[in-house]
Amino acid sequence: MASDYSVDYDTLIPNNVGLAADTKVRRALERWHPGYIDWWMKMGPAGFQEALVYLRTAVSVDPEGWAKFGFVRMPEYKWGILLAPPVPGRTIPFGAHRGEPAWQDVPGEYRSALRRLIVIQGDTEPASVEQQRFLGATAPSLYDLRNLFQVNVEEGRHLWAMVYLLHKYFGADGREEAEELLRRHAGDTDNPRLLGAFNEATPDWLSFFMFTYFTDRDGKMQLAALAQSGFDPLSRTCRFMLTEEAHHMFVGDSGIARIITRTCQAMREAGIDDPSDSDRVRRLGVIDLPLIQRKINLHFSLTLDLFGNEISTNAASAFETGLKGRYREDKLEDDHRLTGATYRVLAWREGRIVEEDVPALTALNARLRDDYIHDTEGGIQRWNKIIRSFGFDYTLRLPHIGFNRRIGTFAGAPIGPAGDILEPATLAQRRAEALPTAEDGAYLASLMKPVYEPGRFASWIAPPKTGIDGKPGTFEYVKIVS
Ligand code: BYC
Repeated sequence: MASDYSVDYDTLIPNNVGLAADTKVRRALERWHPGYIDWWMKMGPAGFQEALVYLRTAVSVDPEGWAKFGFVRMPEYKWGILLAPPVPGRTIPFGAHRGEPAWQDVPGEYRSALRRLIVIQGDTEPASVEQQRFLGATAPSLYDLRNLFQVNVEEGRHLWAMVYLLHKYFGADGREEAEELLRRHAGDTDNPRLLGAFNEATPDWLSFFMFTYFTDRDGKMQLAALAQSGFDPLSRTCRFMLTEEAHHMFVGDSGIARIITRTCQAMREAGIDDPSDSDRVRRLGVIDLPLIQRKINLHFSLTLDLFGNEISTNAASAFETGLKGRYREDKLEDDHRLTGATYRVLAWREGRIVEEDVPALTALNARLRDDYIHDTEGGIQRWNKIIRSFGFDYTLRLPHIGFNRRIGTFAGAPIGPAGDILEPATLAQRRAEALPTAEDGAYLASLMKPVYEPGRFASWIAPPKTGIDGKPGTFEYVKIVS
């Protein structure tokens, strides 16, 4: 292995894990590679496989200058296997093994639990590429098209990251799981992806920005928790993946901000004072704020389900055994074992929302979800600031955590977006008002017309403040080959 963990680009699979000398794993990955390319061609970005895209590629794991930019055809992207450098003398930071040297190999007794976590993580990465595969046809600009593809190729790389761990550490069953990751597909009725939100459609660009803001942020939280793992290769892999994840959330955050900016500008120009007058606003060819609120309600609630049950013995044992920590475990000041500790959770009991103190160990999913909610609020505040800066009286809000839930204590509970408990008669109506309607979908679809001219943007989105890699506004981020 290269002593400085620099990336070896001379092999079919760029890596900093010494694959050149690891014949068995290299061969296994080389056998998996054609299936991956086949999957990418069939399930990846439709219609743009020949386009030259201005992409960043990870070339090092050094936080300074880890990536380089250049024009690439996506199927030729260098999907590398990159682990953050090891921390010398790293010990297991939490759980029953706290203080013991971090594992460089899989502890036999935790093998199947660890494999399950890696498989679930791995399953989400290609799922998101599949969900987004038709969006190129309706991109609002070349800048946005390039960002979509950047997100896609990096999710592809994240799949490689998990597949490497499966091949390297889990033998024949790891190889079988790696095959399955290419066989399941988002939304496939016979063979769906493992987690709910990864089987939903991403039919338009507002959904894409919402997905990258809300659902990629679940990725950030889960990767941060796995980056604490006592299994050092998983920790190192996730640490490097987090470097890439920040851009994905930026795409969502800034994408929604640009939509809101454009809507507010158009309302001002047209002399509209009431943002809730959606009919008038839509006649301007922009996205009304109430529709943005309904999309927030949907994507936030779908993403909360990804944290699993609030009270979970799986989560407790993943922590106790040192496999999955808490968000920023290394910055927390407690015993890192949670002996006798409690955590306050909201629960649905006999028709009421109640607060309960439960053993902190079993409440780790709820805690990570609460950390996620806190992290999510920043964008909502930034978006509201834009609305206020145009002088409009309208506030976007996160819905109540009990609204529209399918997993956990609130699954199926008759709770409205403001946390109001609803009678059966009003529930359906309130849900219909608070979630995107078929009419909303049709309106969004009517707006989704491609804009491929350099420097131009669709009517419903403002240009970004700055270009990618310092490029000017008219830069041709994607050279489309027709
Ligand atoms: N849908 O004790 P429970 C990302 C299952 S996103 C379907 O409540 P646990 C990305 C669960 O599997 C981050 N099933 O939950 C974002 C279990 O089934 P089994 C992805 C669900 O195990 C954007 C049963 O219910 N990474 O990276 O504590 C673009 C009881 O489980 C769901 C991870 O999630 C659901 N929503 O926690 C690209 C990290 N929820 O095993 C990428 C790895 C639960 O009894 N995964 N179930 O048959 C985990 O840490 C945990 O598996 C979960 C669930 C947090 C997902």
